Amino acid sequence: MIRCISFLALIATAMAQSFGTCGKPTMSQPDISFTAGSRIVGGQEAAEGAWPFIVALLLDNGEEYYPSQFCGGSIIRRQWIATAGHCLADMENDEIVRRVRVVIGVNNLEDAMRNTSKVLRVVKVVKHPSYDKRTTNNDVALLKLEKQLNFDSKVQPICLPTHDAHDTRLAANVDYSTGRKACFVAGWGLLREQEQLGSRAPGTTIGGGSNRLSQVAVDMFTDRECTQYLAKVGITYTDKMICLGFPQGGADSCQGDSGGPLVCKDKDGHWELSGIVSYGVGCARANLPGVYTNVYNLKSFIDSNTLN
Ligand code: 4AZ
Repeated sequence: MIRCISFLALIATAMAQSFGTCGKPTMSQPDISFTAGSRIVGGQEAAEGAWPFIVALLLDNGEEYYPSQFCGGSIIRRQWIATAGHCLADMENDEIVRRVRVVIGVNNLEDAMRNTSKVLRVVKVVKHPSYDKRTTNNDVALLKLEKQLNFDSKVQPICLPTHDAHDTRLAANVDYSTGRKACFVAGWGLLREQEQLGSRAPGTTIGGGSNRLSQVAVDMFTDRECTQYLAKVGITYTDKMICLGFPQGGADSCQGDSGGPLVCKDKDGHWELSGIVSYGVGCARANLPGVYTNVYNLKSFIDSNTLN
């Protein structure tokens, strides 16, 4: 009897850690029917609690200076954040541990300055061994937090993808006019390509573009379309990338959104981390989709370094 109960407890724990508890915001969700506006680029401000898995990466600039937001990231496990490799490429791991802070559970970055329990330190950095700065291939890195997170309505993990990004059979949001899968990206980055990172109200603006979290819907292009669009600007598209946007432009991630989540919803109602904001030529230009790290094709790197 006792053995049976402990076996059931074990199964329950395993289930809670794998499925059902990731990618299901309880407060609010991004809504595909509601996207025109002016944030991220072409999007709108996110509802409170709609992105419980997003984090902001801040750089501690010393006591006299405000910290600055330089990238985003995603909670993938209780103690692990996934971000873009290029966000951390120019810093040694010991500098990252000393200076990078991870903000959890807020839409407005100013709330984190008032509540230090939302700001965590990093204890370990895992950079992808094959990240290529020149081509931006394998653009992923992992940050281990100082402590395990307590999940609540504003702090939740995102699911890692269970199938290829281009598989639309399980996708909830397929754009009826194009047949493309519609996904969402969010961040505190620039609201327009012409803006400069941290240029507004120097010393008081934490976010590069905005202190408030923005989101926008973008469509996923086929590998063939991505290869063609990006070849025209001299970019080599690989199987470690996916690309999203619209042929006419107008909606995109931008500088400062890097490292943050690109999420797609499945028919069973959970959101998956299909991509990580990686790079682009400008932001929201026509015929120039944003490039995202292909999380599904880097899942073995992520799993082998965070499941322990
Ligand atoms: C950047 O500089 C950047 N349009 C990130 C994403 C995109 C463009 C630039 C995608 O970090």
